[in-house]
Amino acid sequence: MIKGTFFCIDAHTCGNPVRIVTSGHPNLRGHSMSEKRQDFLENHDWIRQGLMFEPRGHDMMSGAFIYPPCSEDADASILFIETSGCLPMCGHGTIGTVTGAIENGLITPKIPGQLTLDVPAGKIQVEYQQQNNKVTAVKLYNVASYLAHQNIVLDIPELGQLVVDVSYGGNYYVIVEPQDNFPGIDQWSAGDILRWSPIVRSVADAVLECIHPQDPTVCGISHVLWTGRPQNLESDAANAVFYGEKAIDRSPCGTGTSARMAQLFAKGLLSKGDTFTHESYIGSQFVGKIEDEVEITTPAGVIKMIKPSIQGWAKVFGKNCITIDDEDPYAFGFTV
Ligand code: PYC
Repeated sequence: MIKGTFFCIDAHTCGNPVRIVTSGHPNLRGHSMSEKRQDFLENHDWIRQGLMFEPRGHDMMSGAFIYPPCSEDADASILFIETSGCLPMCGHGTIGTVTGAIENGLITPKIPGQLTLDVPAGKIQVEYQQQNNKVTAVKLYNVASYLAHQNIVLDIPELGQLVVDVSYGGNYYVIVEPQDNFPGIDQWSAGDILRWSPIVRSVADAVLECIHPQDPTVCGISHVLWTGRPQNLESDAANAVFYGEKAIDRSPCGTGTSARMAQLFAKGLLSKGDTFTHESYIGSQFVGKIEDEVEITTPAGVIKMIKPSIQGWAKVFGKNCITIDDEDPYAFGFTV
């Protein structure tokens, strides 16, 4: 029996896929996108599994559902779906979703060229540029980002010790810079990154508490951001961001770039107003900027955060209609 039919717009943001689902949305319980994300994960996760995993998707697949706004001043809401689950925030996903949505009339902005969006991690603002009905650039003003842990020594079986930081940019990232047991991404193969990342993530997650001070459902380390020498002279830094079980982000990763800027800001290596051109594993670039500094008061004290922005581009390349039929043995995907 057909369990669901989903019309989709397929796009990529700087190389990483974004599947914008335009029909078949489940009705989600909750008032905020954070509550709706929990409801989706508890009651509708088969849709994500069917649309993201092989044979309809692949290891890097990610996508989004656009929902009506949850708050009065927003234009729309986004629920992110990925092979790894439903991320609280996804930068490349936002850039791709805004591009596909504006080009296809799926969102009507209150102010042309600007959007306010509710996402599970909070509220974000977007500015986009258009030429001949194509969106040419998207700048997103991300959620407040901060360095959560610094100079943590992890014992990684067979690899040895790694000194890492953990930073939040909409998701929590372990950040690994070149050191004795890691020569930099330019010296490692994709196979090395895929081999060591899940181990580093689980060791870090077991010893470090990462719970967002304003929303405890945003918790746990989901990504590993490895750094190294960029390929392009005009890039300030390069990364290989690992997510899910086997994915290296093909885009420079919006939440990862926000987390990296928060880390560099906390260490005095970036200041308010600075820009930061971040390069992905395939050489594509986002331009980040530290727009502002903010302080959040929590029961444990005051946390200094940054308000980062990320600018990038996306291209729409296809439309399709995907069915999930529960008589198909691979209706809900598989991993190898
Ligand atoms: O751009 O934030 C991002 C992202 C998260 C996972 C893959 N891309």
